[in-house]
Amino acid sequence: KSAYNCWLQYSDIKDHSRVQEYKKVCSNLVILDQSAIIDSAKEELEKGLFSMLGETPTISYEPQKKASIVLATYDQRTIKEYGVDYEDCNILNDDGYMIQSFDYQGDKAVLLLGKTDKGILYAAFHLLRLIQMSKDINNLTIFENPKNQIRMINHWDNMLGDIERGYSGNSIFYDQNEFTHDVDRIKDYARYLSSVGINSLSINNVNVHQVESKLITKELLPHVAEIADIFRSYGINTYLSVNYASPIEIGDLNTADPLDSEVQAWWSEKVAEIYEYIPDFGGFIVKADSEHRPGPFTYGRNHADGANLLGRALEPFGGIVFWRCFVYDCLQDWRDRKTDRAKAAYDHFKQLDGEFLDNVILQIKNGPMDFQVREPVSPLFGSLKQTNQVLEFQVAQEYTGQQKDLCFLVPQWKEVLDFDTYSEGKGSTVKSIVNGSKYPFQYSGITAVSNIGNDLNWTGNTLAQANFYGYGRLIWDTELSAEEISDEWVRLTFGHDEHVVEEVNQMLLNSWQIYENYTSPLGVGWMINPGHHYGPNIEGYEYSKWGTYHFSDCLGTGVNRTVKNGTGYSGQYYPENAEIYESLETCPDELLLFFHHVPYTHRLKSGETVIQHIYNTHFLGVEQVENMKARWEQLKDKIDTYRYENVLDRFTMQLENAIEWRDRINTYFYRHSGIPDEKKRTIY
Ligand code: BDP
Repeated sequence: KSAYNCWLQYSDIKDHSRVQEYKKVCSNLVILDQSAIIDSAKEELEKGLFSMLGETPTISYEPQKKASIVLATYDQRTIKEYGVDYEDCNILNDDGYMIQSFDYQGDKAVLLLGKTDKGILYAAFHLLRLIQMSKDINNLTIFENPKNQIRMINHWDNMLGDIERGYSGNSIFYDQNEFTHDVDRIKDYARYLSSVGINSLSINNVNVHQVESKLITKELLPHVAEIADIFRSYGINTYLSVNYASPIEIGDLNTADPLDSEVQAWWSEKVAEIYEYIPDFGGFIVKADSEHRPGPFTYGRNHADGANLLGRALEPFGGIVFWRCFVYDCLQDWRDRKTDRAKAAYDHFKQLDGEFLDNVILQIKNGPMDFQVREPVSPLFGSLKQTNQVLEFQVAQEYTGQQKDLCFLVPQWKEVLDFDTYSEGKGSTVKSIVNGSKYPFQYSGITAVSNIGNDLNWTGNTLAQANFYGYGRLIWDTELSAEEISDEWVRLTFGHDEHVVEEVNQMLLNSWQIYENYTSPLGVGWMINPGHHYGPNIEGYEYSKWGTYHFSDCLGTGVNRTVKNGTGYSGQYYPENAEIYESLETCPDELLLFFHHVPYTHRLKSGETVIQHIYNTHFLGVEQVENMKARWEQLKDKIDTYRYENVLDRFTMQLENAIEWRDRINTYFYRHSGIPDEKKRTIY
């Protein structure tokens, strides 16, 4: 059960005096508004308080003259009853909330005040989190507004039940081309999502196959509606990925040309039909003209034509389109070194800035390639100034250990969010762009590929729950530090034993660096097994068509992406960054091989040569994994058997993987360079 319950354990509070203190406030719930979302808040509080304090609160729907937790939206009645300051609450946005302790005739009470009912639910989860963390709740004055408007998760679930890039079992939504109707599990998932503030969800793979194309037909829409109902009571809007060629695939047209009036009419009718089943349907996610998916290119049209077609159909209903910018030539000729996949998204979309309708949002992966352990930030951020956009992360660890290896991604995401694009001079960070404060986008925010499945613990590796939790917390408040997020997660998940807290925190916080140490070096990426993307295969993608090369030979390694004599990619950045990347002297070590082809004897800023750096980090990476595993073993008596064994198994697999990476990488570069390890360690 504890594996299943993730960070909503609601374990009983050990500190007796705290329990007494909490009980004084938490014995009564006063609920001053009604909605399905507020019911969810009530249910969660009842469940959480009972479980942590051993007492079910009484419920009343009128103000009570006693200590209580008061749930209210910000309206005239609450203002009058509780003397809330109008000015104070004016700063709340639609998903924002206030938590305020106040005295009630000698007793303490807590007001959970939302601008809307969603705020109340978020506030309830916040209060429960404080209690689970044993914090004082008698002197609270908290104002919370999410930093990002759209806080989304994308599922890559197929109706067959498998999940593209899923590492945690099968889909919770589908099985054997049917819906699972696993209402309890889906509801628990909704609880986890909303407890970290997620408000949007797409429930099928961006690669929409024939079966999933039918999700927008009368036959399947009632089932989608059932799922949407569950998420709705947790403040989450449901979206579907659609096949761009739907008018052909499920309609009876022979074209999907966005400028064809029949195609336009088809989509308008289709959308109207969807809204009959799901009145607050969110809209569509579209992967078009990418990796063999159909798109407007077939008809000689561009991405704005394609996206606007769907935007126009959704507009009357308030729906939106997420149009993905992951567009590149996956059939390129590796011998043509001028074709650089890294340049593709910018080349396709920059020129269309300003041409998209108001309800179209471009969805941009964090880096120019594909969720590698290390990539520069996509140069589209800051370049698109008149186009709604969301940033896309991957919580699923496709290239970062597949939830066998530990890789806590919050530190990586923070680097991306804090990156300064210089689009308006200093201070034009990615986070200020995607949160809509830099440019006046109508829609903006962050989305990510889900890492959950129907495994008992949801994420395969129990420690990978931290990525799910951390993603939600970080995009709610991008100012939180990785340390704060990790510490919250560890305490909520494993309790407050200081040894456990300290050890698990350290494991999480170092894990990204450790993974990078034993895998592909210095930002070059890939070197991974083609297809499934786990484990090393240094030349696995070197001579194929995917645009993922490192160009290693006996003289050197790395991709020359300079403007001077390379692919020109570095020129896609604003000058401040372009200059840094362009020059060997200033290019940061960790991205050196992404931007430059260098001899193995090239010296890094650290003073090491590239080849020695490769040897050193790979030996170090394996030692670090051994060390993590040994430290985990020390925690045996402090963690329940299921979770202890689950993580131990994963560390065992990670160690094997790390050793294989180390040996293959070191051997490969030793044989190619002929340069021995200065420290004379064994390299075959
Ligand atoms: C890559 C995955 C592939 C996805 C693609 C995408 O390998 O399975 O379909 O991204 O984002 O990372 O569309």
